[in-house]
Amino acid sequence: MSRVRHDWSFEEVQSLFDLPFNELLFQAQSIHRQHFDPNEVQVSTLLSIKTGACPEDCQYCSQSGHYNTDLEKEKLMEVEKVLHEAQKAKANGASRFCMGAAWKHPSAKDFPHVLAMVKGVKELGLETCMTLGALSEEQTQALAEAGLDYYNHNIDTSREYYKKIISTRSFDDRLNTLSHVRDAGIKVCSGGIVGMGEQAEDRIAFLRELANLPEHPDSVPINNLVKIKGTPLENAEDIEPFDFIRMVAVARILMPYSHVRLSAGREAMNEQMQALCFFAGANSIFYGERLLTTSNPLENEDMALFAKLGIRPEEKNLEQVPAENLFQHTQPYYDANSQ
Ligand code: SAM
Ligand code: DTB
Ligand code: SF4
Repeated sequence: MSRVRHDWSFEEVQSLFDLPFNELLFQAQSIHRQHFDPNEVQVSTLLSIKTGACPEDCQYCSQSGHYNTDLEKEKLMEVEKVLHEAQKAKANGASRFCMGAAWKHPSAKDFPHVLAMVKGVKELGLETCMTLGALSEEQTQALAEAGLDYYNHNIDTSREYYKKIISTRSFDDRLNTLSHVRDAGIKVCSGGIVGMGEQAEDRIAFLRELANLPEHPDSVPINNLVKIKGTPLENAEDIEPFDFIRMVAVARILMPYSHVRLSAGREAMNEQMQALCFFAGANSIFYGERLLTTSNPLENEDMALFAKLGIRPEEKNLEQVPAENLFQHTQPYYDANSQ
């Protein structure tokens, strides 16, 4: 089993990115098999419970009130409607229901409704995830008591590049909320976005920052920028597809026990690219025809892809992976360097 490390140097992470592609993918897949069934992918469904008019100025986002993106704004959704959507997601095969709100932080007026949503969705037998912006310690505690399983709060990119993308909050604000979430015993979901014009160094620093957190996030979403008309990033240059796959592989090697999620941007990827991401260690997706405000591959397309690849939706976290799934005849990088 891989030793969990929190002391990765920039150069070590860079040297993983610099490996020949096949070598990198082989190492990532070998580590992946030690901790997960390689033929299972966790499936989450997203719902925007409060859409648009966000006071933050994240340059990638359709929901920021700072840009004109033609998005229809909506108030907080009624609890009953959220539960109805969660029921549909469950019937379609999702195991986790992620609710997102376009807030800087939740208000005192809205917060009781949010707690009711967590309790209701849990009672349906789904795992719950929320992403509501910054949280105080008290709010985090209340969410934990309501039974929230996961909190999504992305660091998005490197500390350096963050300042160029968002001016209304700091990287340290993000880390603070993440520490409240960890301290309250809620599982952390944290990742970011590529394809925002960042340099290779920013991608290295971003993954290094996640891997060197006091605990690795349970889920690490890697989003490929969905370019939104009207935002400053609407014409950002695409990331080279092989570099995206390298991101997934390096995330898998650095955080061997985390679910690495192939998140936004799958519509722009063909089946072969997604298959390579799964081989590189991605083992979670957003499933359902909508992300928050943009579209996602249709459910039947994803099920067809799973069938072609022999992938099953994950039903539970596997403690023990059958021995026949392990490569036993090689000595990959992590053995030599981290044990
Ligand atoms: N407002 C909350 C926050 O920012 O934490 C929660 C919702 S926000 C939409 C959740 C995450 O979605 C962002 O942190 C970002 O990483 C990702 N995201 C937003 N817009 C995106 C886009 N156009 N393409 C890819 N990922 C995006
Ligand atoms: C995450 O990392 N990606 C999801 C989820 N966390 C909340 C959001 C993706 C949003 C994509 C753009 C949109 O649909 O608005
Ligand atoms: Fe608001 Fe979140 Fe969008 Fe930033 S990413 S503008 S905080 S909804």
